[in-house]
Amino acid sequence: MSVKEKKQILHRLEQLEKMPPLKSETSVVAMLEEKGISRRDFMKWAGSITAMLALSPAYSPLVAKAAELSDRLPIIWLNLAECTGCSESLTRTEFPSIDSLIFNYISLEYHETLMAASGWQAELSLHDAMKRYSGRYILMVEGGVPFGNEGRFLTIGPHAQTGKELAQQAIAKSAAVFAIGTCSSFGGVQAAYPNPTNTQPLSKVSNRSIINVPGCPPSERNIVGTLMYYLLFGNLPALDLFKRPTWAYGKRIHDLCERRGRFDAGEFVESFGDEGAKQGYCLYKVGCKGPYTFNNCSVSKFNSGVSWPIQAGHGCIGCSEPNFWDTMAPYEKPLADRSFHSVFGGLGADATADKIGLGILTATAIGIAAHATIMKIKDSKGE
Ligand code: FSX
Ligand code: SF4
Ligand code: F3S
Repeated sequence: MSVKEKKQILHRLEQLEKMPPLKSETSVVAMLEEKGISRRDFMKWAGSITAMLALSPAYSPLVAKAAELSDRLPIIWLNLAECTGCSESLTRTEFPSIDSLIFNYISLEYHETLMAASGWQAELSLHDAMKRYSGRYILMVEGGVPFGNEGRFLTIGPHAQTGKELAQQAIAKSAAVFAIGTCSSFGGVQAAYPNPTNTQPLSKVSNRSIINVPGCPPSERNIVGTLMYYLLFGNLPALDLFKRPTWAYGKRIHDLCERRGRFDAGEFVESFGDEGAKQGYCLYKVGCKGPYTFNNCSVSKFNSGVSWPIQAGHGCIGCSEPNFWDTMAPYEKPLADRSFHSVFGGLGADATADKIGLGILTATAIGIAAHATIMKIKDSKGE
């Protein structure tokens, strides 16, 4: 690690340490031990987050320290137009991972669907938290922002504030803003054609820099990793064209896929449930959009690292790309059979994906041809 970087982190951790803990009852290590997770496992976790953030292994103890100080920064989480899948991804695991447990440990000052309060009480606690921690809290927003009908397609709380107003107020007083999930990052399902509520991404409500953590839903790793990066550095990570952290969204699903060897060998599932599906062949011909999708799902996985879509036997549907509901459908058919205009022109995957996508298609054509040849040879042998 560079001397400058190390200095920056040490200074940041010092600053955090000076802040009063918002949850004074317990330390992160004690909390994890209570759940049967040893300090050794915690250090291993810190090592894996360090690697995931593409930092040198020497950062690992600093990542652990940042996690220990994660109760110094209050978090406000807003639920706008969405399905709550992002919160579910983070919290609804049968055997909570350290990621989910760290999320329990941080000071979540407001989260509509997780908190016990409702109605007036909930509304009051949101405004209290925004006032008390003004300029200091991290704002995480799940869901798109309906702009239609002056924002009234989404009103929240007894004063029926629109989601748009709430988001604007909460962003104005925050220290950092993360758009969690594809709805918040890009509009998501409610913004799909014909977008009757005129739902927009969170970035459309303010000029502030927003980090997008897309995925429908994103993995708990990508949510917690983004938070850890901010704790560690106090600023934004390197972002791609769509404001996604490159440590998580810098590579295509196709490049990290465990079935990639099958693709290269021209071994494709022809229909769900066939012999190829049983053998774990590539899902391209049944619609996998991994070649056009930037995400790290095969590494981060879901449900405490249990599985991810392609491991479970379905192709990627491109859920971390802008407008994927419109540009990637139909999900169980390859895009190659259609004209490519949905991906060209910036509507879908970014320009890099377009170019690589073309190369890939050629490779696929070769792959399919190779497969067909093999099948022919087999046929002629009477197998
Ligand atoms: Fe749902 Fe979050 Fe999709 Fe959206 O996810 S999983 S519709 S990204 O806002 O809850
Ligand atoms: Fe994996 Fe899909 Fe690429 Fe096949 S097309 S290798 S299943 S990402
Ligand atoms: Fe989404 Fe594709 Fe990952 S559908 S969850 S980006 S494998």
